Amino acid sequence: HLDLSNIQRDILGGLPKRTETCIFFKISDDVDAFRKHLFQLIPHITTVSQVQKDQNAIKEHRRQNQPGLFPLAGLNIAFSQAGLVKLGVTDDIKDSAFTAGQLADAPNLQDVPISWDLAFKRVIHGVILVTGDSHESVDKIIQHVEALFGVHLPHATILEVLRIRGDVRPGAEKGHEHFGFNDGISQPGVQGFDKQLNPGQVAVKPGVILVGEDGDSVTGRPTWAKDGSFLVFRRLAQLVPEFNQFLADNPIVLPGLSPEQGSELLGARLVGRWKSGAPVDITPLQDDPALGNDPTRNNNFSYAGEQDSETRCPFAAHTRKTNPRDDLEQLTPPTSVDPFRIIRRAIPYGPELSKGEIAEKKTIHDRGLLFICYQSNIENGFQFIQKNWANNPAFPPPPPNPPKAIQPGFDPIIGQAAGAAARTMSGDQPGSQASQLSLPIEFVISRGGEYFFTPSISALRNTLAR
Ligand code: N7H
Repeated sequence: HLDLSNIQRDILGGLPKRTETCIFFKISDDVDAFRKHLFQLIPHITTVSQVQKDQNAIKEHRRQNQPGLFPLAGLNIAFSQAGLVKLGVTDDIKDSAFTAGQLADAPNLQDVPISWDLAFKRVIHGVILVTGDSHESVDKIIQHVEALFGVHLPHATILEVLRIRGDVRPGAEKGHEHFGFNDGISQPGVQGFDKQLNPGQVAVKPGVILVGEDGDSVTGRPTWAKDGSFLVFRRLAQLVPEFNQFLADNPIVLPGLSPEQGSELLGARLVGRWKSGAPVDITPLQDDPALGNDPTRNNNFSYAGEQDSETRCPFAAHTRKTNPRDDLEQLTPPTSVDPFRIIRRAIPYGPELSKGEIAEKKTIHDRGLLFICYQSNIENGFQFIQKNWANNPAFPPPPPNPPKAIQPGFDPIIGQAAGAAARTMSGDQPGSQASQLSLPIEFVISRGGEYFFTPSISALRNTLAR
């Protein structure tokens, strides 16, 4: 039994995100005054129990044929290790990545230090996430939050370090990230929360996402940390014209495919899904938008033991690298992917491509993904996926029977080699998992981020704001 009114909503259910503003802040030296303000903020924080209330309100809005979107908004708060220390909370929360902070972890992740925003090289104590149906809804909440913390007054108890806004893309691109792919399809269900699962969706124990719940493998954590979750934030810039140009220059050549279709096919093999969301594993040679948009079918697949496996999803495809599903069950001993699952809550940032960028085939304006994910253990979650899987050319190990001498190579979307070596992946050509593709540049560039902890409401009330 999970106490949904004690858990911040972005973790389970998700905040309503047409638009999201992330305010990264430092706590002023008047920590007692900050604690008082934080205490006053608590009733405004959105919890998971709001999910059901919003769903009912939306139904009612539709039933009454009201025009426009039902106005929705949300507010969550999370703290870095430096933030906890500033608040005088020095218990060991037992996650070494969190404790060291993301800047210290950057070499493990193979980030390029000069690509990091200066703001993420400074001390950040926490982040406030404000989301909603429109900029107006979000700005109203931000004004309220600013007033509460005395921002713009001499006694302000938070000092803003950086503010970034993300927006769902317009029109038909809604739900698609900037490379054009439908995103946010495959999420783990959480036992005790998700009552209905889509076919192919696996429910993990709540402790994979929530600290202190059944399935959290770390023992001896402070009791106040229960029902919190680690929030990984990454600002990931995407070189969209350069990515498009790479696809245009390397179309897959097959009888009956136009060059454009050959480029679409290559893109699908890099990601593991077509732009519509249709999985390459189910439809390897052509997109199927009806399948891509059908939640009862678009996640219903697994990789191992498939027929004509040479043509189906490349081992290095982004979705297979970051969630190899049953691939690990072929290993000796068989391994479950469950402890390594994360809940993703990303939103795109930056403008649509300008005419100049399309003409010049070059990025001029910064755009990408505000990547946010939740897990009870960063070393098993984000850090493991980025370091041991996406950046590791030997992962996933190809099936042992019959043995194949295939090195999957890098995740072509997010795999990093500190910008140094040219990356390769295998399996770009349908029909040959051994085919090799060189990736001339990294199309996704980390501009930095931080590791945070999103505490429960009771932890805020009884420990952090005390
Ligand atoms: Fe990824 N993309 O557009 O190419 N991602 N991702 N991701 N990602 C997924 O199933 C993308 C990033 C995962 O269960 C889809 O929701 C981009 C990081 C995981 O089958 C697409 C960026 C990490 C999954 C993208 C980016 C992950 C996943 C398919 C950066 C973790 C689920 C849609 C700019 C370290 C896999 C979907 C599964 C899916 C894209 C970042 C992880 C289209 C552009 C940093 C676990």
